[in-house]
Formats: sequence, C-alpha cells, structure tokens
Amino acid sequence: MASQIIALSSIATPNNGVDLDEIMQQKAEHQGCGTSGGSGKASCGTGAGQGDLAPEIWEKVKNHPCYSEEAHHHYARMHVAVAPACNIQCNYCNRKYDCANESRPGVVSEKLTPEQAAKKVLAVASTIPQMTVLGIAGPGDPLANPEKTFKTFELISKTAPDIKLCLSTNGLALPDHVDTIAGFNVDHVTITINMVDADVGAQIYPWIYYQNKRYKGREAAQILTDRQMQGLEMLTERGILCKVNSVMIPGINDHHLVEVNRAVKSRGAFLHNIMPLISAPEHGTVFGLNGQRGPTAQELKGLQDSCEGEMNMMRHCRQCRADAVGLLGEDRSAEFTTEAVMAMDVEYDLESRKAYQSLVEQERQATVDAKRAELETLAGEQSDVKILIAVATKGSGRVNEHFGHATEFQIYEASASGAKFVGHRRVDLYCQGGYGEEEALETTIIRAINDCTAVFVAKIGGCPKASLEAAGIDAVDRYAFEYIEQSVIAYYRDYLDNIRSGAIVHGQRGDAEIRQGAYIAA
Ligand code: CLF
Ligand code: SF4
Repeated sequence: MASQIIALSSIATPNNGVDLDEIMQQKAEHQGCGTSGGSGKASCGTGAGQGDLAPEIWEKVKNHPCYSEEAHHHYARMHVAVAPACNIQCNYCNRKYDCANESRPGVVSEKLTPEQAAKKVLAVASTIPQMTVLGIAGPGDPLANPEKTFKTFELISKTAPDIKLCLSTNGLALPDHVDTIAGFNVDHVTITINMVDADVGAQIYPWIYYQNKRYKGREAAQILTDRQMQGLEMLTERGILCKVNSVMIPGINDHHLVEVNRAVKSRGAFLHNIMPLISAPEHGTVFGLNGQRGPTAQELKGLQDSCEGEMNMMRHCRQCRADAVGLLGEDRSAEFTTEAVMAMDVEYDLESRKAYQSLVEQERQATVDAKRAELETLAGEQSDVKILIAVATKGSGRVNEHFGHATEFQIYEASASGAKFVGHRRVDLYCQGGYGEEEALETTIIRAINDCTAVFVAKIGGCPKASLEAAGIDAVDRYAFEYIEQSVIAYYRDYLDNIRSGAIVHGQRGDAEIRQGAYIAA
C-alpha cells in the first residue's frame, strides 16, 4: 500500500491538503488507535455503500461527492457560473449574490461564457484528478439560462467525457428541458423544493416569472410546486437520480418539510438534503432584513432524523458557491480565476486521471475495511448512549487537520450502531499566523461544537486544549492520521468502558450554533 500511495502522489500534486506521503510518514511516527473493529455495512442514508445499493445506482453515485457521503471524503466537484438569470424570487436570495439554493449568499462569482467554462473544467480536471463532477448551479437558475447551460454541457461532454454532468434548478422550467437533460446523459439533477403547499410557498416566494408573465403570492407558489412535482416525476421516470434540496426556515416550513419529504419520496426522489437557512441583515435579503432566523444545530438534526426513513438524507452539503472548486469542505476557486485559466496550458490526460482515481479507490476501500473491523468490537453492545464527536480533517477520511488550521469540523454520531456522519460546522480559523485567536475559540469554535463530547485533531496546543476541556469537550489527538470512523468507534467503546468503570459520568451536551454569514475561501 505504501508504494501505491507514493505512486499516487507522484502522478499529480493536487493541493487538496491530502498529501498521502505525508500521512503515511506521520502515521508511522504516530501510533494511534491502531486497528480494531470495523463496520462492514455502510450506514444508511448517503453513507450507503456498495453493498446497500443496486449496482446500477452504485455506479452513478460512487464517485459523486454530493450523492455519496463516503465519496465526499475522496472526490471533488466543481461548478461553473454560466447561468446569471433567474425566473423566480426567493426571500432568502439577494440577486447581487449567487443562487442561495446551492450557494451561500455573500460571495460573488465570476460569470463565465460556455467556452471559458469548458476551458476551466479542463484546467481543474488536469490539476485535481479526483475532480469527477461538473455542476451548474447558478449564480441564477441554470434552466432560466438554457442556452448557456446546455452549450457548456455540450462542450464538456466532448472534451472531458469521463466527468459527470450535474445540474441544480428551482424546477420552474424543468419540465420543458427534461428531454434535453436526458440527451446529455445527465445522471444527477437537484431540485430545490421548499414546500408543497402554496400557502407556505407564498411566504417564501414573492413572485415567479412564467410564460412571459409575472405571478405573485399563492398563485405563483401553486404554479411553482406543480412544475416542480411534474419535473421530478419526469426525471425519475427516465432513471435520472434526483436530489431534493430544501431550505429549513424556522416558523415557516420547518414542520412542513416532513410533508415535502413524503411528497418527493413518493415521486421517486433519491436523496433529500435539508439545509439551514443562512440569513443575516448584511445579505440584504427579505429574510435577512426582517430578522428571520436560521435553525440551530439540534433543530436541523432533529428534522433530518425525523425524515430519515426509507429515503436517503444528505447531511454533508456545504451550501457551496456557484463557482466552487475542490472537495466539499474546501474551496479552491481562487486558484482558477478566468485570467489564470486562460493563461494555463492545459493538457487533459485521461489515463493519469484514471490511474490516480484507482489509487484513491484503494485508500477509500481501506477506510471501509478499517471501519468494518472496528465495528466488530461493538458486536452485541446494547447501550443507548449516543455522543457527537467533531473531527478536524482535510480529506481522505482521516483525522489529519491541526485544530488551529480547521475552517470546519465534521460531526459524527457515535452509538452502539457505529459511527455516522451527521453534519459539519464552519468556524473561524483559530491559528492566526503563529498565535491563537482566543476570540475565534470562544465565539465560534466552542459554540459550533458545543453539542460534542470530543474533538479529534491531528495536533492541538495546550491553551486551546485547556479551553475546550473547560467547556466539557475532550480534545483528542491520539487518533492523529487514523481513519475517522474507525477512530470514532474506538473512542466510543472506550467511553462506554469509562462510564461502566465510573471514571466518567455521561451527560447530555447542549445545543450548538450553525455558523451564519459568508465563508470566504482561503
Ligand atoms: Fe454541484 Fe449540487 Fe451537483 Fe453537487 S453541489 S450541482 S449536486 S455537484 Fe453538493 Fe454543494 Fe450541497 Fe449542492 S455540497 S450545495 S448539494
Ligand atoms: Fe436566488 Fe436561486 Fe432563488 Fe433564483 S432560485 S431567487 S437565484 S435562490
């Protein structure tokens, strides 16, 4: 395995923070949790693995970082911002910014022509060989800009046929374009559906523009929901995997989203992604200005849990920008400005990409095997104790980020069933060029992971460790560079042992804050 990893990193130097040589070196030096346990069967939801899905579905999702939680540790996506116009108005959107249905308000994209977009895709694919998906998600609505969207798909399907094409839409124009979408072999379409009741919809959408006419209020919302349901049915009839994004807006559609979940499930949606409303006065949106709050971490998780039945729930969405590039938890768009891309000599080497990806697959399989083995150590465990664990990672499914360098923490729920990814929390950087930013620690990091029992890091200094422990959060570096899920299970097993021996007393943690405001790429 070590020699394969060396080969992997020599094929390309993807600056994705996943330096596998470094990992193996550090792992050799740092004997952490070792290897116990293992899960075998992947968890339900988007953690679903090869054994949980029909082979033809697995083929479609296995390398898609949004449709497979497991894949998102290893594979990247990119967006090209070719679609500026929109045909509806959402109360959480300010048109100065990107489409808030698949991006955070607060950051402006560079808009591209289809030709510029095609060159950018080749440039990114050559630099980041684990980039497997090209999505068009704005900055307006892709299907309100059908010529630009489909021209982009046409160019990319000719020059980079191994890249999956993906689309995200509000659904109003969707029924008119399903055949074209199918014609480009698009396997993945996201529809943002926030309601199936026009009275709820009227509180979210002030107007839509449909068939050359502007509609308002309840009438607008009724047309929108009818078109969304029609589009969803048409896509699923053609075997296209549909993800539904829903923005959770407390007091407006939070309880109603359970009904939305039922409605989209009955029409064949594959995945439901319930996202928190991001709303702040500085965004200039209706909801931002009228003080509409977003959900807390517990409210979001509670709704996601209540919708998780036979339908897969996505919990790893990063609400990314319309020009996002990289793994879901990172943003490398700043490396690929139009000016930089146009100046690049791009050589698209399909064979190198395949070789790199086959080695990524081996690393991925190793994470699954390690989890399976560790889970066996929990066989027969009956405890109903559940704890949350925050993890600092920069990819590859390992605990491989220093506490001070983390801009997000991945959150895992540990229980007698094993380890399950349940979300992520964006935070301010603690480390500010040689010193720790105490304000960031108090105001964002501890609040963001306040519901967690422990935080796993590759390394942490004495001061932040003491502050975390004063807040009741165990700062753990003994799993540095080990696999995340294996480590979560190992920690949980030790945690139960400590409860039973009386060394610790298990208590419920409090709620946590979901970070508001824009994330600016480093
Ligand atoms: Fe982009 Fe969306 Fe395709 Fe993914 S994003 S168009 S399905 S390739 Fe993914 Fe980003 Fe969440 Fe979207 S994390 S906002 S769900
Ligand atoms: Fe904004 Fe997207 Fe809604 Fe259009 S669909 S108004 S771009 S959030």
